[in-house]
Amino acid sequence: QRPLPCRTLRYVPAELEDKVVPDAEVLRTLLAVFRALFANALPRQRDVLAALPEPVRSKYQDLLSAQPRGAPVLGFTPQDVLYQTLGFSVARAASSLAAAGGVFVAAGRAPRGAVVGMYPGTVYQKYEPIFFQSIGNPFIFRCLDGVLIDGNDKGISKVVYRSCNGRDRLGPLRMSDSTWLTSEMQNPLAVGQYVNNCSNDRPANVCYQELDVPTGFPVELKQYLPNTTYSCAQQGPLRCVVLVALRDVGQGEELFSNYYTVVS
Ligand SMILES: *[C@@H]1O[C@H](CO)[C@@H](O)[C@H](O)[C@H]1NC(C)=O
Ligand SMILES: CC(=O)N[C@H]1CO[C@H](CO)[C@@H](O)[C@@H]1O
Repeated sequence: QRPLPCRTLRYVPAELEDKVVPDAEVLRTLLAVFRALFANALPRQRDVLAALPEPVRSKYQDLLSAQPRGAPVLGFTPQDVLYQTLGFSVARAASSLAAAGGVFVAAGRAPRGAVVGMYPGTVYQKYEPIFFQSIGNPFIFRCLDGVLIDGNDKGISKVVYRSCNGRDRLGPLRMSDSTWLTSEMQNPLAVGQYVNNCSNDRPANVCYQELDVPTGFPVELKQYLPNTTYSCAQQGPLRCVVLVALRDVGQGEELFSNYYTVVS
């Protein structure tokens, strides 16, 4: 009998996953960043605007009409928007550690407790089939309750994410972001899967925190959530994993988390 190919899963032991900042604060940060991204892209979001209920729409329309006439579209890069909103931006860059590179504070300073990244990917319940997507895939994160997030931007994982993302579209409204699979990322935080593990001389400066996105999350901002559920029947809140700074991280510093792997 041939042995089954083995797979590795990333995880963080429960005692290391104590929340550094309360969920409400993480959510506030995400909402602030997503609102700013949406406002910055308003001229391109007319179809989305048109699909919103009147009170929400007019709030954004006021924003649009407050623009000086004929002014060029806001059009900052998503990274600029992140910097303007939180005072820092993050980006992938070459790392001395891993061929895949790492994630750095690209500008500004991320204070302790800041949300510095999100772990993107397809969300699988414990009992859902992930076998083929998981072979030789180092980007699967296992949450404390066994939910898995596949953050691989290549191969079958990418195809699965794209198809779930397309499935959940409601007219112009997208329920999740798939641009983290491309070089034109809309949500600059969705780089959590590329953060390297810490070591003795490079202690962890960020940690993982799980967050269930409440069902009342503004529909126009879901297009920035870098997670989609594998099952279309999935009810209840969407699981996200965010990375939070354990201390101040200055410009040019690489982010290091602390995770373990288990072979299953
Ligand atoms: C990550 O780093 C920690 C601390 O150095 C170590 O215990 C752990 O095994 C590392 N994880 C992986 C997947 O190498
Ligand atoms: C909270 C939230 O936005 N959840 C969405 C996550 O993605 C799934 C599948 O794409 C949607 O069904 C949820 O509404």
